[in-house]
Amino acid sequence: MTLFEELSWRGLVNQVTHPELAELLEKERFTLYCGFDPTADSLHIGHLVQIIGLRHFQRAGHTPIALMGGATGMVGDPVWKAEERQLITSDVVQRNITMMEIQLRKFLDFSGKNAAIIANNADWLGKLRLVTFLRDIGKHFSVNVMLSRESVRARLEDREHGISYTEFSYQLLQAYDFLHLYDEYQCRLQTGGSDQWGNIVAGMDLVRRLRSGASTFALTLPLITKADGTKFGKTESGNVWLDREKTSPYNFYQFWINQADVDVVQYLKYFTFLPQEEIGALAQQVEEAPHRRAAQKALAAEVTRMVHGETDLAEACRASQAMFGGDLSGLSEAALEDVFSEVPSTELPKSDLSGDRLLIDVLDQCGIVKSKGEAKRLIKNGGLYLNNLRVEAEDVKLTLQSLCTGNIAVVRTGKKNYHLLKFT
Ligand code: 485
Repeated sequence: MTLFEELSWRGLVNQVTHPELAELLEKERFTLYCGFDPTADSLHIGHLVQIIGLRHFQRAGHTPIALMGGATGMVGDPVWKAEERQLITSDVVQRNITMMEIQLRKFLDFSGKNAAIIANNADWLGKLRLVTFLRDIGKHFSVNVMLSRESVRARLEDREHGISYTEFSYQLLQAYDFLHLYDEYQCRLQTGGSDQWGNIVAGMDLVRRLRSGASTFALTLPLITKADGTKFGKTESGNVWLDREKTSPYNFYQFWINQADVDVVQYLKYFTFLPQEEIGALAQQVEEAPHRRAAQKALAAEVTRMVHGETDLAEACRASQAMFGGDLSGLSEAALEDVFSEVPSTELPKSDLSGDRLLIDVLDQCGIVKSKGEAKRLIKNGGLYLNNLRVEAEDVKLTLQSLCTGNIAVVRTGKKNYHLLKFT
C-alpha cells in the first residue's frame, strides 16, 4: 500500500487540496507540518490522531515538523469557537509548551535523515514589526473573504459576544507560519483537523502570492466522532489527557477498553499501527464473539503502550482485573485508588491493626455487613474476601498483613461488592 492508500484505508483523510498529492508523496520527499497551540499543559487524545498522522508520514520517509504555537497560543484561534478565548499569560504558554514538547518527543523519531523537527512560532512571529507586517502580509488578505468563512460566521452574527480584532487576526499568523516554514525548511504540506482547513488554505494562498506561484498542499484529518453522535475523547471528568498526572494510565486504558463495538474497529484504524490483516481479524471477532472484547483489548493495549509504555500497560491490565477478583498484590497504591475510586470506604485508626480486633467486628462496625451473624454466614459460604483472597475463618484478626498496599485493605462481599478500609 502507498502512504496515501494506507491513510485513506484508515479513514485518516478528510480533505485534500490536490488529488495528485497521493502520487507526489511516492515520488518526492516532503517536509510537512502540523501546529499545536499551547492552550493546556498537556496534549489530549484529540491531538493524538494528528500526531499519529505525522508519524505515518515519517514512517514513509517524509520529514514532520511539530510546530508549537508559542505566539499563536497568545492570541487564540477563533475557528469553530463560540466565544472569545481567555488570554493566557506568556509564563503559562511557556510551561504548556515544555509539557507538550516532552510528550511529542515520544511519538516522533528525532534521528536519521528524516528526523522530526520541533519549531516554535514565537521565534519568528515574535520578531515581526507591526507596520511592516500590515504592509507586506496584511495586503494579501481580503477581509471580505475572511468574513465569509463559515468557521467564524457564528461569531460575526453574535453581536453580544462578537470577535475581537486579536482573534480575527489569527489566520494571518498561521498563514505566515506556512510561509516561514516554506522558506526555512521547504515545507510544502500542512496537516491538521478538518477545523483547520480555512487557516491552512490561507497559508497556501500567501505562499503562492509571495513566492512566485509556488504550490503547497493541505491535508486535513477527520475530527473524531462517535457513532452515536456524542463527543469523543471525554469522560465524566473531562478530556482524556496524555499526561499521566491528569489521566492515569489505568483510566487511560479503561477509556479504550470501554469503547463500543460500533466504534472500536474505526478506532483501531485511527489510533494504532496494526496492519490491515490484524485489524480485519479483530473486526471479525467483534462480529462473532463480541463478549470477548478482543478488539477493545487490542486497542487499549496498543494505545496505552504507545502513550505510557510497557510497564504502565502491564499495571493497567492487572489493575483492570482487580475489579473482577484478580490478584491485588503488587498493585501500586495509586493504581489501587484508581481502580476503586468509586467504591465506598471507611477510615479507621492504625491501632485497629495491632492484632486484637476481629475482622468481623470491624465489618459490622463499618456497616459492611448488617450483623456479625451475616459476616459469619458469608465466611461459611465462601463469600467474604480480603484483598480478593477468600477469608476462611471467623476468628481472623486485623494485622499489618491485612493491608493490600499502602494503608488500604480491600474487602469484598459476594462477587463484586467492594469496600475499602483506610487506616490512618
Ligand atoms: O501555524 C500554525 C499555528 C498554530 C496552529 C496551527 C498551525 C494551531 C491551530 N490553529 C489550532 O488551533 N489547533 C488546535 C490546537 O492546537 O489544539 C487543534 C485543532 C485540531 C488539530 C490539532 O490542533 O483544532 O484540528 O489540528 C493538532
